[in-house]
Amino acid sequence: MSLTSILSAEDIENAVKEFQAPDSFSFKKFFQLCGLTSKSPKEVKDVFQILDDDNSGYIEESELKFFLQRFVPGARTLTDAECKGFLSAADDDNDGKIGVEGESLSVITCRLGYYHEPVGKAVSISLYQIV
Ligand SMILES: [Ca+2]
Ligand SMILES: [Ca+2]
Repeated sequence: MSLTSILSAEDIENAVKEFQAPDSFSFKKFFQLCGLTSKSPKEVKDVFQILDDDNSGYIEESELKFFLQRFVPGARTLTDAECKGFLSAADDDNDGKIGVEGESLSVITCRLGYYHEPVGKAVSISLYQIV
């Protein structure tokens, strides 16, 4: 499975282009632009499984660094600050990585208004509880 079987290649390209400048990355906006926020929980999970390059069940900080390149090979790497910001918002159980099961879905629930910033941490409500 590839990302473009779930998301449109054009949307992905536009989303990546939006964040070309270092430290400009916003995962909320990125997920909106590439269309992920309108996908089903299963599709969202599929995307996170693709992003979990080594199939560890987690997206580690080392994988987050190359997050944009998973979408577009020529994209830039995320800066340390961007990785940490992404992690702190998505890592509900504070183990330093984003779990593909459950936890990662809370990243997406921002579209439903359950995400509060800049408190620093996403409120952990899975999509399954909402729908
Ligand atoms: Ca991994
Ligand atoms: Ca975690």
